[in-house]
Amino acid sequence: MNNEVIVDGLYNLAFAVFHLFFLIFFCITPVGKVCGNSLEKSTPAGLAQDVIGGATVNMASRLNPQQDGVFINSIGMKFKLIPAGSFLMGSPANEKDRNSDEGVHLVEIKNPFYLGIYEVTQAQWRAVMENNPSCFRGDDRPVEQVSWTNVNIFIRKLNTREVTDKYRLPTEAEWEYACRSGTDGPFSFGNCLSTDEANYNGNYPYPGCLKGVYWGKTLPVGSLRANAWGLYDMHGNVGEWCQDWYGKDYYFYSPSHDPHGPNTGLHRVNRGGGWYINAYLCRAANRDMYRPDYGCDAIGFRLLRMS
Ligand SMILES: [Ca+2]
Ligand SMILES: [Ca+2]
Repeated sequence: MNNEVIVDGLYNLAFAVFHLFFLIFFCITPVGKVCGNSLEKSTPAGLAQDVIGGATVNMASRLNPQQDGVFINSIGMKFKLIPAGSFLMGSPANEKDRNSDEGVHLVEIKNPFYLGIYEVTQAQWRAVMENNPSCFRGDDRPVEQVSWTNVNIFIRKLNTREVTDKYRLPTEAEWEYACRSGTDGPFSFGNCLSTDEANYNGNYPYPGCLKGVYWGKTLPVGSLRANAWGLYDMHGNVGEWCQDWYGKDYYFYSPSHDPHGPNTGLHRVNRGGGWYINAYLCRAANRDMYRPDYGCDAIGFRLLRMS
């Protein structure tokens, strides 16, 4: 064993110990300042009563899946039909605090698809996986601490349960198309992102915008405002896994319609930013990426169902 290996081992050990203490302090201790187990018991605004509580399956079987372009599945997940169309993906060179991997380019989405109106909740995760890895407990809060790999186990199980193969994660392009919902600014709400519109660290608003609230935790899905296509929490709350491998230069060579990301990579794309970060990292064009086996209390997902 040479010195490099020993140093590497010590570094990993130190990191593991730090992470363990972090989890104990923030996630396990009942007095931990960010794990409000029962702080919000009320039904979040915008989340229909029929989707939460015990009646989800009955409601799903009563509703016409195509009604109003909304589909409700066997575990009460609500999906909105997103029309086919074209959009400018990425951010213009003059967008504040942008990154160089966001080169703007025209993308066509050829087929309509259903996208989750909300981030996947802990109740929905538990209904399929029979566990709940989340730090901030609450049936209607988004599930978090889920890796890309585990999310794909969830998807496989849900497909099996409903005898279909239509569920998957959105591609990065589908995600940004739905987030923008016909808009082309930094946020689907315009040039600023208020904390009435998204759950992020309101102490760090977008340049030139007003400070807001910092909740310091996830909020029940749908607590804040929907975008123009009726989707909640596309900005903030938890960052959302996309199907694609991350490619820093991908936008320079990606196909002009229905891009699916590079064929291989080290990291999977995660979009929209989480409850603890600055507004600029919640921009519609911002691209995050993590190893597929990584998870944390600000990472969750939203599902796509092919139409
Ligand atoms: Ca989100
Ligand atoms: Ca970025």
